[in-house]
Amino acid sequence: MTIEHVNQAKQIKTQAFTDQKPGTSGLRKKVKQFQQPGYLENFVQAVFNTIAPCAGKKLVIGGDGRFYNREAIQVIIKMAVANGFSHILVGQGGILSTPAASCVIRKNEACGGIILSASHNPGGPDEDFGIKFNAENGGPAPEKLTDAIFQQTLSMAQYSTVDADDIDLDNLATLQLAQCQIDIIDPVSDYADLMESMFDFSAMKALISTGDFRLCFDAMHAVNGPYAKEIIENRLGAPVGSVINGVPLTDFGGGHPDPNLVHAHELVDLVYGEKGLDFGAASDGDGDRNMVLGKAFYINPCDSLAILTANASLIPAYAKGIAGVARSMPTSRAVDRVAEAMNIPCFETPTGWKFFGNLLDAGKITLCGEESFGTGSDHIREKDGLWAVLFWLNLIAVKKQPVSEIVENHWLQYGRDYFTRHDYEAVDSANAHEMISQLKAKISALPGQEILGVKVTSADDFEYIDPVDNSRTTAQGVRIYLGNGGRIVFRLSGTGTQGATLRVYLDCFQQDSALLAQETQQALSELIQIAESVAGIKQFTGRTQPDVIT
Ligand code: VG1
Ligand code: CO
Repeated sequence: MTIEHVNQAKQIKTQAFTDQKPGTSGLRKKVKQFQQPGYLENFVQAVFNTIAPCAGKKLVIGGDGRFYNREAIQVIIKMAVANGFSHILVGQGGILSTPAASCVIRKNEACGGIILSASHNPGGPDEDFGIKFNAENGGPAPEKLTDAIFQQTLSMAQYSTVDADDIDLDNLATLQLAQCQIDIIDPVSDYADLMESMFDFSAMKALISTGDFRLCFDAMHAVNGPYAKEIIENRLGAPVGSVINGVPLTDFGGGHPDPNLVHAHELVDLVYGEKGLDFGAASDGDGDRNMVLGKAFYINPCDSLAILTANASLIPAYAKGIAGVARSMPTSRAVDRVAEAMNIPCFETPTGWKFFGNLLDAGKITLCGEESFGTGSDHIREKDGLWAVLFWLNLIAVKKQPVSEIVENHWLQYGRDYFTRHDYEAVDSANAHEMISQLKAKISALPGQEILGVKVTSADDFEYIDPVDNSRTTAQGVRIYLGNGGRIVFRLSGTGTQGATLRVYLDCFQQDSALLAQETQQALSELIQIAESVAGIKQFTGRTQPDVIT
């Protein structure tokens, strides 16, 4: 079908914005900011200018379905046509989970994709929106690309678009708009096929069909609903209704689509209740995060990465072994211990998935993860919520053990890295920055000092030199290592849209088999006090306790 009423590309004059620097994962702002004339358009034009020439290239577009997703996609399609793309793939309804977008970019050899999402941040007219560019490897643009995009935004004077009717996003079709072919594609099938090629679906089906293994997947009214229904209910045969909150809503039902014990409380009640389910899992707004629960049992994401690494050979996709692993710096060192035992390299990267891309592309790592409920592998270039859930289901099906037993046995073998993150959200930005700069000023004097009776062994401001392209990234968080096996990390969030969010990460290694079953906050209480004492969190944030503890 050909769309009528397409005029020649036209140039629209615009004013540059100074606040379009991408953060940890793309540009995230309030919807109202994105709705300012030219705001979205400027950023999109900056992306196209950076990757120019666009003529003849293929682009993937999709998002997590949040408020303003559809409007933004119409704008982006018309701009992409005006900028000369010859082929655009758009998820039906404007939907593509972040991992599915990465899969579609790679499978179709597109030059990249535009993903519309603010991930786990709430959605709605007064909430958050976001946009990011993923490159041809399917992964988030690396820093040199996001820096170049930001430079473009600073001098943006005009953008290109075409006059055309809106595209029907709801029906699978192939359309022609000027020189450009536009395919409205099934957002789920490529991704579901990829999952089926990696895991032992028949073993998982057998586990589920016994009826003794009861599970629930909470899509949190976010993008993974259709993916989870197709994979868990249709392909794996779980009873209909195993996926809850499975229809993506523009406001995620008014909640935070953030899979943690606080926000996924509906799921938590189902596994902790009297007749607790054997398995519960959830993912976030754009489907790249995961939380996995056993019967009355929570798996910390840092432990999850370590356990998946230790057991990778049991999964068809990794049966031949894994090349190496990586974790973001604040993630606990549990996976390091496994890597050492397996004699494979373990890399420590700054926070954000974009830093794993080079290592994955170079074949240096197979698995990677972050403490923030993100786990993934070289099958795509994004963290992948459902993949992690299927990995766990596959492990359970093969090991024939409940989640709690798998985790506890792991601790017995490797020791346990207690881990927690304390978030102080929307605090005064100047105060938060002042707190971090005072901490930085103390770094050189800290080693050797005792804080509340515990010796500081070393301290630094984390910097990373990428082993593949030698790019250097500085100021990634203040790390304090302690003589008792503990570590405290302070950093400011790069995804928030209001004030500053302070993240304090605390972890401590415990090898004594009698001390492996403590409550986490209790086990880390000494570290929590040391963090307060060294940084003055209460004084700078004006808060007596964190807003979110994970
Ligand atoms: C947070 C997490 C980080 C994650 C990023 C994007 O960033 O800490 O680990 O990669 O979100 O995840 P920050 O800068 O706010 O700490 V997602 O699922 O929001 O795309
Ligand atoms: Co996300």
